Amino acid sequence: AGAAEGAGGTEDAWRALDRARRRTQLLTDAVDDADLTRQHSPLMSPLVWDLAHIASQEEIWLLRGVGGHEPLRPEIDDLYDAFRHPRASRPQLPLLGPAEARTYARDVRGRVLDLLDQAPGDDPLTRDAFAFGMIAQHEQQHDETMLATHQLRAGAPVIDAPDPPAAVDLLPDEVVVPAGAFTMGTSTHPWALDNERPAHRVEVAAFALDTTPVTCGAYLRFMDDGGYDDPRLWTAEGWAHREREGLEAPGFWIRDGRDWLRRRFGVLEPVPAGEPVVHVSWYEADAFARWAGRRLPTEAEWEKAARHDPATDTSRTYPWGEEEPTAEHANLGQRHLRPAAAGAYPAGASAYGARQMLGDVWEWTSSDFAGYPGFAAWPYREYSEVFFGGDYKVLRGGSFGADAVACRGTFRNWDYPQRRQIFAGFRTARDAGPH
Ligand code: AVJ
Ligand code: FE
Repeated sequence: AGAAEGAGGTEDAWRALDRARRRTQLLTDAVDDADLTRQHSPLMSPLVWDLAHIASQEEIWLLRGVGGHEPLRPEIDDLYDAFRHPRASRPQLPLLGPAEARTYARDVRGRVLDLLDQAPGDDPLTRDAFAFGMIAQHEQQHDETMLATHQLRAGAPVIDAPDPPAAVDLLPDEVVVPAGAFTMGTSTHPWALDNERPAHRVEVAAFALDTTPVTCGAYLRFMDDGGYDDPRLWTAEGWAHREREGLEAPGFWIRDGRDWLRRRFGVLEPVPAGEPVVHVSWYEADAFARWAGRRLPTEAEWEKAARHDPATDTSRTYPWGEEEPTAEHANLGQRHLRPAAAGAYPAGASAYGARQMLGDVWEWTSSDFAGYPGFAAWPYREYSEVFFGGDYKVLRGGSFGADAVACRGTFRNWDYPQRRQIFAGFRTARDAGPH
């Protein structure tokens, strides 16, 4: 490979694609063929659909789009178009079987690596570099979705990982962010997706934010205090949802006499009081915040607390600065199969002292998913734009199941407010008044 090195260049693309594929293999080789083709929940695709969809998108955007190749298997395009077939209906499609899907994915990847290799040495790949980064991020996002499918499957554990580091420090409950403008979004990150662009100044009033995500212990106090029984704590829509679904605890929690257990990738264990709560909907996060006399942070507040450096009035790529995430900074990349205790990762603190802004759990914000001023859909409307309009809430930060390639201070995720199979928790905020 002779093409440009450095951020977003050929070398980065090769590494990111390789890491994504090893993870895809781990997630799809961990189960047998029957398990791969089964639908574990109507909320999710069979794992074998994700596998071939990953390859299909890679063929469309890299082989056809960048390389100008003829379609390898034009007849399967429709099967793996996420907009054509909702998740619940995918098992009924004439999908590629496990062996065929693996062969197709391997074939596409081989040709993609040839394409990367042929990039001329003096071409920094600027026009096409984004497409390689986008595809690596796409595969990792589906890997996180497949990890959520693993969490939903019944039966004995098939994946395992060591526990994350313990919390080491006693921290103040909240950090205070003084009033002032900061730069939100990015116009320069080579692999930033359309919805993260462009960089723009946003005025933010003074606020205080929880130093860490809300823990299971704090959430248990909300439950014990009747949080699930008091409609005044919920929005009308949230209360209707909680009644319809009979919600009384986070997803995967199981009552055990007076205590609670949780099921995590096939293991039943006591709920860990010091760990960020995960598998809660936006409605539950919003009700908890109201119970605590607080509110969810806006997306702009979240990003300012995570990225803004008041000493230089610049916005960092990561909470700690520009250094690529390592195991010292954040719980990312499925290195662990659970969030780390609240207060872990001192090296990952933001300029304002907030901890675990990246990794551990996705964090619900109060904001609806919308385009920034100057938004331009790229490279296709279906990536982000069709989701604007108020049906989706923004999540920030990335979970233990998100890879670093699809996680940075500007990265935006979104989902319906009732969703809880994703690895989502939250932290709370309050107005702090002028300083
Ligand atoms: C950004 C996680 C909401 O999974 O629907 C995957 C990412 N886009 N394939 C999703 C995505 C196209 C997307 N989320
Ligand atoms: Fe996709």
